[in-house]
Amino acid sequence: IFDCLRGRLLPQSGQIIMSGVDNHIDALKNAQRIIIVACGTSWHAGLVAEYQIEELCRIPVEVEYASEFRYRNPVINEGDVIIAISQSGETADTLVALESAKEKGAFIFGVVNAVGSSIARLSNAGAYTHAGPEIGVASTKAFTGQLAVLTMMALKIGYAKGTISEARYMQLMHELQAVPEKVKEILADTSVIQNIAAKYKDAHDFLFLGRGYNFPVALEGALKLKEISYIHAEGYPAAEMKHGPIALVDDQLPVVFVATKDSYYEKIVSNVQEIKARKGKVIAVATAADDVIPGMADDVMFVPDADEVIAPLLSTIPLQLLSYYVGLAKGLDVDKPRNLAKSVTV
Ligand code: F1P
Repeated sequence: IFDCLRGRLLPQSGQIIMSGVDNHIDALKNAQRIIIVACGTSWHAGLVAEYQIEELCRIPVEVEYASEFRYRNPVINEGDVIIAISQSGETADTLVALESAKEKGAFIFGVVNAVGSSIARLSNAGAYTHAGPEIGVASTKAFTGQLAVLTMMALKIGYAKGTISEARYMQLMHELQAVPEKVKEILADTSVIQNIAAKYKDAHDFLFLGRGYNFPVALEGALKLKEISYIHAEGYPAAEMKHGPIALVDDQLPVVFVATKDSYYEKIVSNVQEIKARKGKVIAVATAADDVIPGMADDVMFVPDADEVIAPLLSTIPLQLLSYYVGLAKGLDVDKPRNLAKSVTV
């Protein structure tokens, strides 16, 4: 858990207390369906959780933009659990969406950073992310904190439900515990990312691509670049590229691949080839020991090896740093991006 903005590159120890999950494990593991409601960066954390919960707990998950959910008339059945994710705990869209879902009888589980905030108070149960206050407006360390809590939730629910073995549960918990050290490794030398930022800072558009667990990471990378650096960026599942965005690719377009070693790896290698064949500039987030992707990419940002369930906690960080350094290189105030509010309360 860390705060990459304004040069504060030190990992922070955030204590996460999961008693909210333990105390309500029956409601969570017996959920017929989980609906995740959030906005912005928090919505991207929800997408990672969708992959994790469906894989590890075999519970169907829907991830909803609160700003849409609040205005329609969603079907909420008994046995549905709503997970609300919010850094500020005050986002109006999320709050209003939850109020009406609660009236319809939904059980609300909050994954919130701000202690005692409106969303935390409205929730029936919850787990705080305890990432500390976000000093910048754009959510960075809160995202990492959300991923940590949501990963632990998926593991605990899956274990209680019997949909993952004890061995797999222990392996992933150990991997999760190793994350802070691996984050320190990434942060120990960010000069490569800084150089990449300097090289591409004048690009007008960026494409971010990923598959599986790294697809939401690609979305988040694009959002961070938009928020902090004011560069138009689109995130896509890499496999969707051929259904449209590939028309954008030329020798001016930087394409960021979140391409860590996972079960989608071979497929992402062919996606990189497709971009290279069209002369796009490939910037890859790759696993440290990988020797294929780095040979194909124009620029590489390495992250330590991790299980694919845990990988988003690491692969996000170079993308946050890339946005940060592009913003700095352009002389922007990375803490206070124009037009953005710390919490969107209207
Ligand atoms: C949601 C959010 C943030 C974004 C910006 C505007 O906030 O979209 O993800 O970075 O600050 O609000 P929250 O509900 O997670 O506080």
